[in-house]
Amino acid sequence: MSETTTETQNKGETMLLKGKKAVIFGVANKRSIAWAIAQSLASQGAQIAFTFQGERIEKNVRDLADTLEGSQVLPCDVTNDDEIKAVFDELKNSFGQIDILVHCVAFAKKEDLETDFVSTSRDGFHLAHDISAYSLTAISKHAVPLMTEGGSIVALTYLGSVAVVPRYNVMGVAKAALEASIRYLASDLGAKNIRVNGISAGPINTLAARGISGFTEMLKVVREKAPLKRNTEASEVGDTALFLASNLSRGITGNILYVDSGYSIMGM
Ligand code: NAD
Ligand code: 0WE
Repeated sequence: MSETTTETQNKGETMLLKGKKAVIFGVANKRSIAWAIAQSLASQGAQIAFTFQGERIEKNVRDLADTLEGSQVLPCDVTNDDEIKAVFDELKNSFGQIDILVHCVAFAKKEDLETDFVSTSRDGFHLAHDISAYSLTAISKHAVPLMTEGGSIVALTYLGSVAVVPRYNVMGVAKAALEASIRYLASDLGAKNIRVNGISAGPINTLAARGISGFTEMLKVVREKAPLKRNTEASEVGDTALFLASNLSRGITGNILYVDSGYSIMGM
C-alpha cells in the first residue's frame, strides 16, 4: 500500500464530521465569521447549507458555497417566520436530517451604536432583540424536529453582554438575552442529546465591525492588553465551532467559550 493511500484512509477515518449535515446562518462575504466556521466544518467532512439575507449578498454567498462540495444556499430573513419555516422544509427534503446549526446573525440600528445606551428607542431595542436574540430560538424551534440523531447548536456572542463596552449599547443587552437563551435551550434540548453553546469572540474586522467608529483603536487595545498579545482570527473561532460541533465536546452544553486571546480574564 502506498503512503498516499494510507494517509487518505487515515484521514477518512479521523474526519471529525464525516457524514454530518450543518446549516449556517450569517455568511455575508469571505470575511464573515460564519464563513470561517463553514471552512472548519467542511474541512472535517461536514456537508453545509447556507442561508443569506437579501439579494444584495446572494451572489457572494453562492460563489463561496460553490467552493464546498455538496453545499446549498437558501434565502432567510430571520425576522420572517415563513422564511424560517421554508428553510427547514427544504432541508428536510434535501438533507433529511441535520446535526449542526450555527447562528452568526446580529443587527442593531447604526444610530443605536453611535450614541449613549440611555437614548435607545423602543423600536431600536425591539429590532436588535428580534434579529440578534430571538432568532436563535426561532430557528432552533424548526431545527429540533430534524435533529433526530442529537445535535449541536452554536451561536456567536460578544463580551458586551456581560460588561459595558462603550457604544455596543443595545447589542450588549441583546447578546445578554442571546446567552440566557443558550442556557434555556440547552436545558430544554439536553434530553434529546442536542447541545447548545456560545462562542464569545474578540473583535474581528468583518462587515459588521466595519463602520463602527473607533474599531481600529479597539483592535489595538486588545492586542496590547490580551495575554496572547494579538487579535482574534476568524479561523480560531471556526476551529472552536468545529470542536463544539463535534463529538469531542459531547460533555459541554449551555456554556459560553471565550475565543478572545484571553482578553476577558484581565482586570486591569
Ligand atoms: P457579518 O456582517 O459578516 O455577519 C453578520 C450577518 O448577520 C450577515 O451575514 C447579515 O446578513 C446577517 N443578518 C443581519 N440581519 C439579518 C436578518 N434580519 N436575517 C438574516 N441574517 C441577518 O459579521 P460577523 O462579525 O461575522 O458577525 C457574525 C456574528 O458574530 C454576529 O452574531 C456578531 O455579533 C458576532 N461577533 C462578531 C464579532 C466581531 O468583532 N466581528 C465579535 C464577536 C461576535
Ligand atoms: O456584534 C458585533 C457587531 C454587530 C452589529 C454591527 C453593525 C454595524 C452596521 C450590529 N448591527 C450593526 N448595524 C449596522 O448598521 N460585534 C461584536 C462587533 C462590534 O460592534 C461594536 C463593537 C464590536 C466589537 C460596536 C460598538 C463597540 C464595539
